Amino acid sequence: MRRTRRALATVGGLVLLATVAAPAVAQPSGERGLYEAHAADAEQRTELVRAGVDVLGVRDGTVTMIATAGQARDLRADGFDLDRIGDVDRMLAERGTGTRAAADEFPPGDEDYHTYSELTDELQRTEADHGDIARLSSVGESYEGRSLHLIKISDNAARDEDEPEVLFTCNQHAREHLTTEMCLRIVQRFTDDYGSDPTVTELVDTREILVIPTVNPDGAEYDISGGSYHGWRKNRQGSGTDLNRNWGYQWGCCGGSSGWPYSDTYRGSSPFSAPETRAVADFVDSRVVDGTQQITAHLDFHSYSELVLWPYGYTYDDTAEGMTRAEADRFRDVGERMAASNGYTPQQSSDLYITDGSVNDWMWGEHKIFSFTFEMYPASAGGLDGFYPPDERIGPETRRNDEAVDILLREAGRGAAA
Ligand code: BZS
Ligand code: CA
Ligand code: CA
Ligand code: CA
Ligand code: ZN
Repeated sequence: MRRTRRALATVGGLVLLATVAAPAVAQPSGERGLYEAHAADAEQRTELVRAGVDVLGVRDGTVTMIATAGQARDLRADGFDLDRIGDVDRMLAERGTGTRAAADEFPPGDEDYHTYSELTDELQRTEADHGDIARLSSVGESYEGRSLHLIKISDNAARDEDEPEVLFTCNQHAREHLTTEMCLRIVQRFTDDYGSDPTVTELVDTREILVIPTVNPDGAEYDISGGSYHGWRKNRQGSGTDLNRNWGYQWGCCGGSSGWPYSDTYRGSSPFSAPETRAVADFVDSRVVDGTQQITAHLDFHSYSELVLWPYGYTYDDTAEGMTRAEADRFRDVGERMAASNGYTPQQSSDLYITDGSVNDWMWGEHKIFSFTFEMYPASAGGLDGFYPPDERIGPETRRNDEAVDILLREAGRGAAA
């Protein structure tokens, strides 16, 4: 307990300094170090998160994180054994050219990843080629005015039929580019393989598949701007809001997010203060038809660590208000089955560390939508590299989730209650 209070007090002190000294979007300290620490249980990891560091990945009790020199000093004073394994900005610079080779493109060698404009083209082409089963629209606009694309895939896509609706969302976090490719994989598979693959055909005929391939296009574009990666997580509103701390269920309740605008887990000024979360939430709210939420299941893709996660994140307890034992058991059962298919590790999300304002807590707490997060490839990495697998990994690592996606789509037909 003592350690937690002290870490929080330190973050409080930094707020003041940063507000005075830092330019609008810069990190508060120029020096960002990559560190590893041993934090065997979720309580210890929650302590790290509360100190304001940016947790990149967790594997077998080893946490990889970005911390400022001050945060590292304080954590060491609090008894954490931190290993400094690199300089963040130098490691990122090594991945790029430093100059912009082509405007609006991924760094050399990674061009198979889709930029926002390539993604837009691909979705438009999908609709043009498969008009009967694919409809492209938008749930709104990002802070910088990019369309938040929504593509619906179903037989008779133009009609709102009485079929379970299943939502897939990707790229809430800017640097998690592999997830955008995951959503595109879902779009391409359920359109290209319709009529030839019996599973695909059956699911498209009996479900309404809704895909939002990038919830954070501004952040993703910023992350690849200037010819090298930036390790950027948040949206681009002010100094950035962590979209996965901005959802309006138990927002900011439990020390699972930061009130400090420069933190990488800044929760925003109020629930849904980010236009991106507001737009997706408004869309989900709009799917309540005659008092019944049409969306029965949701899957949000992140990277990295190879995990299958389910709510709640705001509490360590398995059951809580709005989560009965039977419901928690169903999350575990389906989570474990999906994990068996892709080789990820299944757990309640607070087993990783406490978060508040995450999308899963809102989807379930507010709408009883059966909502999961996948943390994609790799299982572990030496830090930021984990966000930037070479584009050769896109095919294998997105196909790897085909079966898990099918499991969730089938589950969606069983209704919200276990
Ligand atoms: C990430 C990790 C992710 C997060 C873990 C998490 C997912 C927590 C879902 C709660 C719910 O950034 O990919 O910290 O947002
Ligand atoms: Ca490309
Ligand atoms: Ca249909
Ligand atoms: Ca419908
Ligand atoms: Zn993420």
